[in-house]
Amino acid sequence: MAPAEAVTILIPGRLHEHAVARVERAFDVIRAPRADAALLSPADRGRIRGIAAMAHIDAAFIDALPNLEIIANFGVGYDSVDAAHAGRKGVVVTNTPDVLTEEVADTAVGLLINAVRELPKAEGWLRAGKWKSAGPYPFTRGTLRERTVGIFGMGRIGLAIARRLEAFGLPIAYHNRRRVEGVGYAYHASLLELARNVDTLICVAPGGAATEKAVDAEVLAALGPRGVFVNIGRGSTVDEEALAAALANGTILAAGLDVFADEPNVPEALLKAENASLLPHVGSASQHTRRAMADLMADNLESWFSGKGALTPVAETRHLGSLAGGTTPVAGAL
Ligand code: 8YV
Repeated sequence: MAPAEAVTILIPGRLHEHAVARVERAFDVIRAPRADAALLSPADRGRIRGIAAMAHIDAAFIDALPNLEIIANFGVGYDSVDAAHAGRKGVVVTNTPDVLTEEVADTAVGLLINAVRELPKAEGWLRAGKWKSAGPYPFTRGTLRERTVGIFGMGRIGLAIARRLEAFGLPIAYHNRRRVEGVGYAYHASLLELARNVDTLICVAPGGAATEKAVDAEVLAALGPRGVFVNIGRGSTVDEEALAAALANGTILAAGLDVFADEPNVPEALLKAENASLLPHVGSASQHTRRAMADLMADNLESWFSGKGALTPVAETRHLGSLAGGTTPVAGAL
């Protein structure tokens, strides 16, 4: 795109360096440590027409920018942005779907296998010299064999995980805000009902008020003592205290967690849980996929300011105009 010097984009906080380079190439850029109106002069607040961010953007900040047209979010999950408020104010919000689907699904399957087969612990055993000194790593209590998998959030990523696990020979069921058209897996109308019918629960649900602590003590108990819980969506979806208790007292067998409620702060009780496999939110974090996300974020801004509409607007702001041909996400799923 030809440089549109007149358009000013705000980048609050840290952002992928390729995304920054692309945005700087096409627009005037203002950087700020975070999305806080007090950090911007009145003149700058008036100039800003777009935001490129992986930061918390609340209603007050949107209201403080009178000429804001678009918030391009780095990530498929956009619970950090008040998209409903943006939609009401005529500000389009975009995210980065599709380009990270397969990567995140790969990570989810890896995390599940780590949780049941204890592969990180087995590697630790080898590296610590215990294979030589103490013998083979103990047989794992967990296995993928004879499991039934429930997926909470049957969107693009949920479907990609389901397809992989189907190939592993595992039956799949799901819960989603609504039954998903064209998906043949068994549907359960509530998360609790899903948990009662499976022993392996994979959470791919978005964050936000609707899913806050949805995976609670009752859901975990319903999975039973063979239960395995994997979270690749958002930490806010889980009652972490209840999860740590369920892991400690054998209510469930194991967990695999890539996301936490207050990142990068992981609760001490989860750090201590020997039967939890923990990752530092790396679901999409390959160089390949993060670059694709950066490109899609920049493409959204360029498309919008060329008058062609947003490429991947989120549901709450789709009425503000998008390019024909954009994918239609499943409500309530990533
Ligand atoms: C990113 C994610 O790590 O896309 C998402 O929703 O959680 C991840 O892919 C995150 O958005 C940026 O840090």
